Amino acid sequence: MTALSTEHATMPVMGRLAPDAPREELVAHLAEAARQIRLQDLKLVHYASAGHIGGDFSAIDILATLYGAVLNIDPDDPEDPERDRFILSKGHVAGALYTTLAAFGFIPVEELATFLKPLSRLNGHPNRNKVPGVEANTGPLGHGLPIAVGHALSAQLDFSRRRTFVLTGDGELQEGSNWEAMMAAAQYELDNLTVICDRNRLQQGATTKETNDLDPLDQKAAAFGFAVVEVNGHDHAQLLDVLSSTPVQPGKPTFVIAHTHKGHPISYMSSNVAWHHKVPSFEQLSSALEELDPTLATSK
Ligand SMILES: Cc1ncc(C[n+]2csc(CCOP(=O)(O)OP(=O)(O)O)c2C)c(N)n1
Ligand SMILES: [Mg+2]
Repeated sequence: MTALSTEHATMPVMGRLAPDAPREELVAHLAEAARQIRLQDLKLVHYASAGHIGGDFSAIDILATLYGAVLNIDPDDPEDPERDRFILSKGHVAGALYTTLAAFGFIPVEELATFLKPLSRLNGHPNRNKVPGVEANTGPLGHGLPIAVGHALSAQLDFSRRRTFVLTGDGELQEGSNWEAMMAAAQYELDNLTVICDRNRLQQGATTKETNDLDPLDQKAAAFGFAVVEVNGHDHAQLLDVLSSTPVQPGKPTFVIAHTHKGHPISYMSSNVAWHHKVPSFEQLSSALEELDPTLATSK
């Protein structure tokens, strides 16, 4: 293994393609961005000796698609009042969010090496007062979706076209606050709101099924007044098509069930409950980096 392959904070800034770029180019760009974010995020968690790599990896394709193509945002003007809002409700995957923000120019890539260090602004849960591009302080599960409903209602009252997207965990949906907020979203006909559920079927230490079964999630979300769509949450083309064409039904908020695997696509992590917040050893880091970048294997 070369020293370079495991060196921290070496991700290139990916940037965004022009919105009118051919769809195939856009999808390929998102796939490469997600791959780079995963390579970097592995090192983030390894060197910090903490983090939530399993949930990071189930969410990264969704984050890359939102920041790389869907959200109307500008890293040079992160406080533009008319920007779209993205709220990471499953705030424990802050590492994936910071890495995505760095990939798209909101924070310096080198700063990722400070993750969880004393005085760093890259804390274990995201803080909107510290980090450009972070829209809400999350971490305690069940808060992001209610905050997102407030943002969407405020846009509606302003007659603004800005949209709000929120990413929840599936275990997180066991929190009752989400369902209260969803009832309000339907009541106010917030079709500027898109809830994305990272449906990896695992929570901390157990499956959602054996803890507090969510199924039939599609029917529950529909009964709460949402237009429901299901996608493969690792397929950038599907994510791009759905997330860039909301609302799917005028007058209704959208609920996207994104079917994912925790730890995807690393062979020893994927859908393995042990990898909620386990830290990869140096050997595990090296083998995961190789899986994501086969050229590293030949440079040994
Ligand atoms: C209110 C609250 N209870 C418990 C926790 C501890 N916790 C952090 S992540 C997690 C599991 C979340 O599972 P899920 O929402 O499915 O996330 P993912 O599988 O995407 O990591 C728990 C219980 C928390 N952050 N907040
Ligand atoms: Mg989960």
